[in-house]
Amino acid sequence: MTGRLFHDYTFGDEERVRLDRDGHLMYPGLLTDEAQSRLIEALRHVIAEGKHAVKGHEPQRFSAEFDDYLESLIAHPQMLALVRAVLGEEIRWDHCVSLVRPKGSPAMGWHSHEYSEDDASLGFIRIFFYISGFGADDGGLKVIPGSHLYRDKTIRAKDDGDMRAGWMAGKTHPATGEPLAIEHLDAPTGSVIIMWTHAAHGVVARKPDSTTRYCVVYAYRNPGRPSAARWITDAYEKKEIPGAQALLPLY
Ligand SMILES: O=C(O)CCC(=O)C(=O)O
Ligand SMILES: [Fe+2]
Repeated sequence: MTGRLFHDYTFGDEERVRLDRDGHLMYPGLLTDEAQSRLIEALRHVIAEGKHAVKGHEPQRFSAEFDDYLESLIAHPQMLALVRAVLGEEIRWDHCVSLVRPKGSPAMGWHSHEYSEDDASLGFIRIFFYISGFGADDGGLKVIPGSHLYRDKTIRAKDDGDMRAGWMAGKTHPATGEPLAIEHLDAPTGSVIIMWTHAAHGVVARKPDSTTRYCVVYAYRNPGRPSAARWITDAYEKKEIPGAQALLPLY
């Protein structure tokens, strides 16, 4: 039996407003100690599996298919309660990807992800488990509050300078009217960050003298459109996973 995943938390009106205004919502230290140690063990296992990876079915990209604990979280009651609080009853699981960054890992440029650009009533969220946390200048996630409201899947920039001079230039937050601004987040150990998939985000380099940053992301969406990031193999879609059957089909 998989144990408790999260400590107690609230997703009420205030959190909903923050998520919809900013495009992301952080719960610092939400993962239980047990979940944190099991996640790190699982991610090390996925890395070991990656040593004999087959192209097109890489353990890193299909992480839940390679580790029982990661699989058990797809339909964990606390996971589903959080996802349904955000997206409503009708949900599908989309992917589970390992985002482990050893010390010295390079930065990841600014980008956004796609889903249902033509119908904003269909949501898509990523739930990042930042098990080892991160510093704003050490493997940290950076965001642009309000960028998700453009629902633009094509946002790209190599660094903050390019972002300010490019996609961001002259744009304001559609809800507040304020100029868009870059924010470098800081996350303590065990933090969970929920993000609307269209939000602009990037990752700063992990320092050469730092530690490994352990992170895994689970993605869920309202059904209704195809999903480019739906990394579930045909065989896995047919697998009997307790509680997860209804979450696996595309529609
Ligand atoms: O590694 C991270 O913190 C975020 C990676 C990312 O951009 C993603 O999974 O979409
Ligand atoms: Fe991303």
